Amino acid sequence: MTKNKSIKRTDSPEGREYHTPSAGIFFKIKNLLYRQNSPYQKIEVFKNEYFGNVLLLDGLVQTTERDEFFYHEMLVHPALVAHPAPQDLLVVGGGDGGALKEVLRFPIKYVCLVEIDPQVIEVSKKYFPWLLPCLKDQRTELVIADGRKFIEETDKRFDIILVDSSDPVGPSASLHQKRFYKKLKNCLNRNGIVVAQVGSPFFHLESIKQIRTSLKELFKIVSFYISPVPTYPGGSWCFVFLSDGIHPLHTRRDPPSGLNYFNLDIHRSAFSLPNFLKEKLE
Ligand code: AG3
Repeated sequence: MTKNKSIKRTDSPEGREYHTPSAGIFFKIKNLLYRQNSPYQKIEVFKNEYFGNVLLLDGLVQTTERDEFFYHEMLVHPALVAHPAPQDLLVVGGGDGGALKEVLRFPIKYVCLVEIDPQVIEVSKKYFPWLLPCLKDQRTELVIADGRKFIEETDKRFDIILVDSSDPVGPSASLHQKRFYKKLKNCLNRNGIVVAQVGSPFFHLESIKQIRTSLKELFKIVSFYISPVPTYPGGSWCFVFLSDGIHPLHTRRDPPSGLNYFNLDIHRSAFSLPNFLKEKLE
């Protein structure tokens, strides 16, 4: 995915993220819990009256306690209900652990979380209560590494790979390129699935279109789907489901109980795209 000029990195002194130079989202900061530059990025966590703890990386909202379930359930569960027998999983990025938490709801054998920035892990352990128990789970392995390097060097193979990157600026840039997806494909078992977040269908449509062209050259099945995410730009987010053998709409099991957003009706409808996306992506 190429650099999207509409994304402006900010210091977010008042908990603001600009989606274009003239519009965005703001949060009143009840208390600032953490603000530091790691070697990779600026990390901020603050408490907001409505959304609870909010995590920003380089001024971009990553997750909030109140609405994290939309994004994390929709990143994880579509692949898990479509795969015939998911055992070994990889999560690239996502040091806040929201995706990991969803993966661990399934009786899988092993999940590897590869996060580049150990400070994101440390901060999230403190301010996002789900992370610590997930890291203690016997099935979890945490690897602090650059996701791109990790997949180039690992000889592990996975049934499902979930790419929980940030926007295509900063440390996540390399996770939005064709080269990266090609390497990911080499790390898949037979019937493997990759799911990645690809941005806002409203603000990042051009880059979604570009990555689609590359992905079509790599995978037989390239299916985009969308979900609301209240605190992300545009309020709606786009994901891509990639596989050579597994069709996303052929589901094999019910999702785990206790989810807040995802169910099999949502699964089916998420792959129905609005006209402005359909025209560009089909
Ligand atoms: N990863 C995707 C965040 C994208 C949000 N972009 C933005 N606010 N401009 C989220 C990581 C959470 N596990």
